[in-house]
Amino acid sequence: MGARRAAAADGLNAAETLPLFSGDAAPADLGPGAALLRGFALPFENALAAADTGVAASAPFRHMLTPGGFRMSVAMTACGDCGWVSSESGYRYSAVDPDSGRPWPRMPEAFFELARGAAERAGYSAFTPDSCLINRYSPGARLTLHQDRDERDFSQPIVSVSLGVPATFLWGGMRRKDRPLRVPLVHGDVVVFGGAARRRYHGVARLAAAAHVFAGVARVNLTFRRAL
Ligand code: MD3
Ligand code: FE
Repeated sequence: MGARRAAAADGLNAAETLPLFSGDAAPADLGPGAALLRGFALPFENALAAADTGVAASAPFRHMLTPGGFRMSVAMTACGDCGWVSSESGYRYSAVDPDSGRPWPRMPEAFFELARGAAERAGYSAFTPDSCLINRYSPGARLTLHQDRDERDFSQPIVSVSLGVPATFLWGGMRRKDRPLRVPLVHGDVVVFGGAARRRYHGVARLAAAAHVFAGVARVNLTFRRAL
């Protein structure tokens, strides 16, 4: 931690001082309702890699369009009973993959167990996600500040799993203009967002060029939700 503090004093940003091991990372305080479980997904990584490949084989990653007509830099797919879809006609959860006309792949058992276990650890005892969105960030991809408010029941948390290349999570406030905290997330980190954290603005800074054995040059993020 000494190196981190010295680097901060030198004015370097957090991404340049990422620790080698996630357990060594700064103990970010995300405030009420959010729990950061460093490395919680590591015991699942082989199962996650296989499940990820399986989902992407039936529902390939794609760059969706925003209602404004912009192509998203993050590539997305989903599994479970529904997936989040966006096009020039708007965004919503859909039981059908618009690219194939078929239902989304079912949620792999390892995904479900990981999400349920993480929610439990954070104090949510009966989390039953019906959707897992999978976001893939290539170098240069980012997600601008937004709120997640397309889900029906805001008492259910969202569980986020970071895999592959490290990224800087932007943790904002209740208003878009609130200056976000920058939180480094590395392979295996899991964050549970519920309660007061559920409606906060958040995003992901532009991904730096880097490589990781898990996913090559990409970052993959799984978010588990109760959408319907
Ligand atoms: C806080 N994904 O898919 S995960 C998203 O890393 C999304 O791909 C980011 O934001 C990613 O909508 C961030 C962390 C996250 C996810 C959902 C949240 C944080 C959240 C919902 C409410 C509050
Ligand atoms: Fe989000």
